[in-house]
Amino acid sequence: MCGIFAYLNYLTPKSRQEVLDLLVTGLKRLEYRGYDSTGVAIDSPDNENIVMVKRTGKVKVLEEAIQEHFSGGEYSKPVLTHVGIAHTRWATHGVPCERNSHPHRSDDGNGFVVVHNGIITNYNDVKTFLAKRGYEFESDTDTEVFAKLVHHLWKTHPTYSFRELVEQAILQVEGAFAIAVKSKYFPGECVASRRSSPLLVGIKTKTRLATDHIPILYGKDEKKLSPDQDIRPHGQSRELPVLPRSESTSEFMPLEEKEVEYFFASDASAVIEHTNRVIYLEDDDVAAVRDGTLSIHRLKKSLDDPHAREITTLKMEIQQIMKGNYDYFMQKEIFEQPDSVVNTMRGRVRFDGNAIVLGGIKDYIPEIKRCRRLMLIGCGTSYHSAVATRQLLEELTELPVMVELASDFLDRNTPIFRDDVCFFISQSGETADTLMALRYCKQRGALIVGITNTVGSSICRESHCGVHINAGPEIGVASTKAYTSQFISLVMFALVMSEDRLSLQQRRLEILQALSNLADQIRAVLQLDSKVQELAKDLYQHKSLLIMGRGYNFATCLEGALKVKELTYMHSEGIMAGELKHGPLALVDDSMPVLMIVLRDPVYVKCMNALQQVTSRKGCPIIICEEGDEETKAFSSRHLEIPRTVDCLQGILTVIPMQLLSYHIAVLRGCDVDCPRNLAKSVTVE
Ligand code: UD2
Ligand code: GLU
Ligand code: MG
Repeated sequence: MCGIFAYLNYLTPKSRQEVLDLLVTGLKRLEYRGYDSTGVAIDSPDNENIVMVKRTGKVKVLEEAIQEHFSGGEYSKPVLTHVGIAHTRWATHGVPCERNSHPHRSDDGNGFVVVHNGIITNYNDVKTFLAKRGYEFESDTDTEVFAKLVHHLWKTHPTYSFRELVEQAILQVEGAFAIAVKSKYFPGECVASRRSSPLLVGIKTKTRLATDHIPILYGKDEKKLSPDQDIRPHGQSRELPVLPRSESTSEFMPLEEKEVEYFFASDASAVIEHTNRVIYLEDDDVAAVRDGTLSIHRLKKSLDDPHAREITTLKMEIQQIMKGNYDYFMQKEIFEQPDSVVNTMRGRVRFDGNAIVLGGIKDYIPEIKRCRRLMLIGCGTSYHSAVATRQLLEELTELPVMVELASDFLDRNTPIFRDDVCFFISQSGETADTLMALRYCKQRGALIVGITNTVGSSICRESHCGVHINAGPEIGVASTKAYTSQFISLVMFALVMSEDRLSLQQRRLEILQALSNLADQIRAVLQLDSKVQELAKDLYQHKSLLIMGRGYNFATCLEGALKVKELTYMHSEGIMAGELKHGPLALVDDSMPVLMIVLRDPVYVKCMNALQQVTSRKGCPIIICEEGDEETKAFSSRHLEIPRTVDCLQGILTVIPMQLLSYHIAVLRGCDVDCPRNLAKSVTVE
């Protein structure tokens, strides 16, 4: 999920010191993506080995270590051809520490070293397979299995090229990744690939390239190995296929001149200062450089594949590149949600077998089932994720569920008992109020469960168990993708708790089914963007916005109003529609902007009731309703239609228009979307 940077200089003399400088600068350009530790690997001065430097913390710390240990002497002598790889890590598997930092190696001799972004979900199976063959593991990461797997393949298939080895390894792993691999057995070569995580190749030559296209190569037919080499999990008997050698004729070669430099990076911001010629790799592309020649292979041929990857010329400013095609990080993160929700479920939900495993709390489930109540504690957006899932938790766990704001919970000296289970929800895992509430409950003997996005954070360390939401780093101060991932984590927990309740099986299946469609439905909701932008134009000069809903969508009202407040500095209120006539209705007239969520769920009739109360006061609400719901749409000329899903997941689809709306209003009002005034990303003070 974080940053990869690799640099290969072919017939372009550079000292190791210069290479290290380049690597460190590359990492600095990726810093904005968020990370917790760093590392680099280069050839040792005698060319016999690979040296690695890793540090926890900032790139600056790594830079200082490099300056101290790897400058002058041999390190200042030029090398004609060299490969260096570097990494910023956002831990998902194993706490942030030097041992878990990348690059990871295949063996004591550093035969193969790997940097990886993402999650290898079947890493336990691969680990078992390799452990049986004598491999010992030195980190807690998923990544390490990849280095060792390549090594194992190298031992068993001595005639394979470097690219073929990496291809074979990729065929064995599941999950999401971008990787770059370096080997002492294949000096001057680098192989990189991606699936679901971004990766690009930058090309720098002295003269213009002979072609703008890198042809794509395919393996011909798949031979098979004996079944005992099948290391795929869960008895899916897929055998280890062997790809044939490539026809090297169609590989890319800068014709006029042989000297060339290549950069592999997670995004263009890291390469733009060196070259503006890049190829964005697609999923399952394997890019390999050998003898200064870049080739791109496809693992599988599909009909709609183009015949070549085009070299694109980057024109954007660095600031622009970091955000991709987006203007702000928040916008980028909103649009990342189809992927981040899948990452939250990755390796946990098996849609084929309808099974859910939350590895982080699995062992505590019997204890949790015996508790007397669940308490969900958080602040701001994290608190809203608890409000959003409370009803489902009550339904599927059949336990009393209390939802608390951390600060208020402490103010009240809330009684806590040994048989309470307390959830602490925080994106950063450092939120001071939440952390203090955690310590309060821990002291009183409750079981402490963390729901965090940050491995190694204080809440993660101080909790007994928990779930990492794996949404990836969130840079915009206003939380978006962390909210939907917290939401899904709590839904997964509810599903785990109801696994053996016969009477709830139908309900569980319905929810699992809906979870499997969620990413596509989020994509569909994101298509509303331009429509939401038009609505924002109607709203941005107003003083206030009331957001009304109830049931499963009340949390969206609170979260929507919070987004509007923090981003646009406009007043906004999330109103429980059932409370209208107890006060808020007095605010409604023909000029007050109102947004109402009215979906076809058990509270539909009550919501329609509220809608009528508003329209009969001449209010002209914007309605969020279900696709094709003509009856509801008839109540207003302005509506946003969202796809139908199961009631308890509606909140994920309804919050996205609210995120987009607050974003567009903020832009129209000229506010700093990524850094709202007076606010900080992680509130580490009380
Ligand atoms: C875990 C491991 C992963 C791999 C996988 C195997 C990590 C970060 N994840 O992913 O390496 O072994 O299992 O299936 O190592 N935790 C807390 N508080 C929190 C969040 C998590 O104590 O707020 C603990 C949790 O109890 C577990 C560990 O941290 O012991 C990892 O949690 P996870 O959610 O990443 O667990 P899982 O199984 O998805
Ligand atoms: N899953 C890997 C780890 O925890 C890579 C994380 C990343 O993308 O930085 O080490
Ligand atoms: Mg813990």
